[in-house]
Parts: sequence; C-alpha cells; structure tokens
Amino acid sequence: MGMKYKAIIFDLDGVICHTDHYHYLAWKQLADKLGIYFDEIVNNRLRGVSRMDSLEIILERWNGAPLSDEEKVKLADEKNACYKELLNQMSPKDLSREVKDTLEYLRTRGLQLAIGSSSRNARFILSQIGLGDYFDEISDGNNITKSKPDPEVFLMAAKYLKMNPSECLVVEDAKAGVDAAKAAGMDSAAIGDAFGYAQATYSLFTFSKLIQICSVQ
Ligand code: B16
Ligand code: MG
Repeated sequence: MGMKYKAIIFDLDGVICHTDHYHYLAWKQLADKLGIYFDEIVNNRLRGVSRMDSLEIILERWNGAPLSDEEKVKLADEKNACYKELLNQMSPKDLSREVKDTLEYLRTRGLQLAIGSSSRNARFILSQIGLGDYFDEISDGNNITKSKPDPEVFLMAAKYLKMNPSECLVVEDAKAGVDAAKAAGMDSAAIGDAFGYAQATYSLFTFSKLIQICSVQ
C-alpha cells in the first residue's frame, strides 16, 4: 500500500492530549471571578484560538467598564498561571496508548510527524507527556503572529519539514484549525469537537483511524 501523505501535522490540545479540559477549567475560574457566563459551548469557540483572542471571546459578555490592554494582559496572565498549575500535574500517563501506538505505527511507515499548535506552552506539554523529543518539527504559538483559522502555524510546520502543503495532512479538533489547514492548502482529518465538520477532508471517529487514511493511495 502506498502512502498518500509524506507528513502529518498534529494539533496538540484536544488531539494528542486533553489539555482542552484544563483550558476550560482555567478560563472558567477567571470567568467566574469576573462574573461572566462561561460554558462548554463558549469553550468550544476557544479551540485553536490564541490566548489573547480567547480572552476577547470571553469578554464579549463583560458588562463592566472597558478594560485597558494592560488589564487584559493581566487577566490572560492570571489564566495562564492557573492553566500551568494544571499542566504541572501532567505525566506520561496523560498520553493514551492509542495515540502512542498510532504515532509509532505512522513513524515506522516513514511519515514525518510534526506539531502545529497555537499554544505557547506546547513544548512544556510535550515534555510532560514524555514526547519532548519525539516530533520531527514543532510549530507553535511562539513562532506565529496570527492564530488559527489563519494558516500560518501549518505553513511554518511545512516549511520546517521542507514539504509542500499538498504533502501534509493536518489532524485537528478545532473548526478554526480545519479552516486553517484548508487555507494552507492541506487536507485535514477532524476529530473530537470538529468531527463531522464539512470543511474537513476526513473525520476520525477515533485517533487510530488515521492509519487507514494514510494507507490509501
Ligand atoms: P496557550 P492547539 C490552542 O492549542 C488551544 O486549543 C487554545 O484553547 C489555546 O487558547 C491556545 O492553544 C493558546 O494556548 O495559552 O497555552 O498559549 O489546539 O492549537 O494545540
Ligand atoms: Mg486543538
């Protein structure tokens, strides 16, 4: 069986591991403190979106006096401190056997494996779950100026990999991430919250289904 793609670019949060729940808890704590309504539906809009853009979405429901940029940065820092406390508790146990085995299999098939994440905490998360040195390339929130749905994070990953976008498959749990892949000229496989999203090339009921997609000529 031939391989359709040469590289796979994985989103991190919500795909490789479930830091999405920690984002939810940290934003919820901040929103509660500010008296802003926040639930899973609002949280789904934050998937793949940068920290500051996420804060703006949460503040759509803010009824107080307008906040200065300085105050906003302080709020985002507060959320990040709470989030990092949660990340400190992560360990290789937070990497599922299914994800680990699937990555290993794809690697043995000669595929390049990369990360394309909006997070500035991506490298720390990867080291926490025991994948610190695992990926061939990492494109994350530290090397981009525009977050998903802008294609920048995936185009940078392809550049680091020295691949054309058409040779890469993106795996995403965020609709914004699927849109970003499309804008980058890449096929995408949607999982989790993005499952069934019409803009995606494929939908993955479960992570290991990637093996079938990558084996089709
Ligand atoms: P940080 P991904 C994204 O990661 C998250 O989905 C999103 O909720 C978060 O706001 C963003 O990273 C920035 O994260 O605050 O750690 O820099 O899904 O693109 O891997
Ligand atoms: Mg994600």
